[in-house]
Amino acid sequence: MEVLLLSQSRYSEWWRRSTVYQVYPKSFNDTTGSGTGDIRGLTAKLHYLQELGIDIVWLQPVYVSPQHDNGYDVADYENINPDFGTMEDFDELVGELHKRGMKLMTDIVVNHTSTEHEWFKQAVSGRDNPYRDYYIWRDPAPGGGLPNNWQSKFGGPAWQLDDASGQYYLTLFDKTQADLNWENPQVRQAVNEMMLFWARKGVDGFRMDVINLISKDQRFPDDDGSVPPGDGRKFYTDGPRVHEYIRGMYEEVFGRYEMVTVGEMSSTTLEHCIRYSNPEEREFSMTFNFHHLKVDYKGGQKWELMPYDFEALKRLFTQWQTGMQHGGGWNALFFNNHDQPRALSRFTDDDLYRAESAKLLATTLHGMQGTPYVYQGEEIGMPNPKWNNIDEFRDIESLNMYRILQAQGKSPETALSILQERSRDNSRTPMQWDESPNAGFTTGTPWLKVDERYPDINVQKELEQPDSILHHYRKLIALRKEHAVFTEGVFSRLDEAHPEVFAYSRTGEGETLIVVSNFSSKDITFRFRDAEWTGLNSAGKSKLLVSNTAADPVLTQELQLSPYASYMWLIGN
Ligand code: TEU
Repeated sequence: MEVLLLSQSRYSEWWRRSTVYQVYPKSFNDTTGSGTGDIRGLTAKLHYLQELGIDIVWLQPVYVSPQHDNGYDVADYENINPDFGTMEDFDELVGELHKRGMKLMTDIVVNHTSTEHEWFKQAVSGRDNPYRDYYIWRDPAPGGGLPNNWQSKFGGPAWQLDDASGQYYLTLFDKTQADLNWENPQVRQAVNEMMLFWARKGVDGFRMDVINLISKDQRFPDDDGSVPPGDGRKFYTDGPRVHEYIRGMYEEVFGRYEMVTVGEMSSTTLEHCIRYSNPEEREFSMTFNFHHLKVDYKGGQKWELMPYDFEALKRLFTQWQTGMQHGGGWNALFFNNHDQPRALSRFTDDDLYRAESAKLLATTLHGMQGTPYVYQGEEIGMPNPKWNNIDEFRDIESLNMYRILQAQGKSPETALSILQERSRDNSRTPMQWDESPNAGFTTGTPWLKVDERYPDINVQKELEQPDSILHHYRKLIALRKEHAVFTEGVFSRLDEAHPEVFAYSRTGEGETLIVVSNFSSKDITFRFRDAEWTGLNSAGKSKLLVSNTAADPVLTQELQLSPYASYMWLIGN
């Protein structure tokens, strides 16, 4: 009895049944003709998100910013960048969302600020300035030069010299993004006050940018490649005081306002994510991890191409599904975001089988345990655009890497072909609303090119077709609210290393979900193992919930799967 009560309360929070929609405001909808999307553009499309069944909108940074990293370089946390509109526009957005019973999650970027932030301007003005200690300063190494060998995530050293003082400041991302010194209690307090400002405005939750990087090992040791183990983990990843800092934010802000929070965890571990997202730890509601999105990184290197490792993809999902459930953690489920090339182009066929592929990815992901995130354009099957030359790119990381790859001896053509696969701009092209010029995104000149396939791939078309990708998403989002098994069911892998199929079950109380997806362009046969089939068979009658083919098959031990076929059945009484 006690166990039952526990397991019920464990899943009682509303956001475990919710679906989040991620909005990249710069590329969503432009109402002024500036070529850049704005807050009012989002407000104007809320009916669209409501009809899709979205519960929470995650709005990416709209704060005052020089936009070197598209808003992840914040110069003023409590004001809106004029390109995106005004504070009145923001308040209106909150009001309109709440009227519709929807929630707003905003982006909090506090590992670093822009070097144009007032705190930083004060900090560089002199060693005695009270804001000096808001940032991380180090003297040059004993023989001169960089304090250690840490590298920026966007390429090049992670330290910038301040000529006036002769000291270096730390920048784990762009050189205009200076890392905050979380050891300083005043920084922690200033961040909490800023978050309280937004909470009081009615914001319902936060997405916390690279939040597991905020606690640096104060010895600032060189990366020697050995400690800590694993790809990309460094002396600032899941650092010594990170849980203490997050708990502090929970106590002062998240807990007080019952907020829904998601932490973006760079190169993290399962153990840490359990701690970050188990309610008993009082930290976050859920976490993003990226292990499944590195299965095509050769030697763990983002800029080294290789075909993706399907078995690794399945293994990682299985580990995180099983591990988070055991540990009482909660996954944010996602295949796409603004930092990733489109999963449709990356893992499936975005051309011949585009619709099947988009639906397959959706079904495969939405059947899992966690809170699903839909990134703008994913729901209409937007693929990576075709890039013709370097001038079309805008992303600071892509432009840096184009130079660095050539400095490493790659030809301009090879560098471009790598960006084609890996650039963050792949997912940042404007949202495709209809077949009017610029896909209905703007009447001006878009800040980043619109994919030329927009006359075929747009929201209007998807709304008109009953069997569209968009309608497939609607169905999945609605099902999650109807059946407790989506939230509670225990995950088991069913495909036993099948080279083309990802199959799993979710076993709940009186209901079992089965998902079978053919990740290949071949016609194949898939057979459940006898023992598993007997178990499934005895669980009750099966009903097809979701299909991406015209076939609508019944669940049998042996299944014929056409290219990119994907099915979801519900077994119950
Ligand atoms: O991204 C964190 C992060 O580490 C990435 O996904 C990053 O884009 C990738 O490692 C580069 O290879 C977050 C934001 O989502 C991203 O847009 C920002 O640029 C970054 O933090 C800095 O704030």
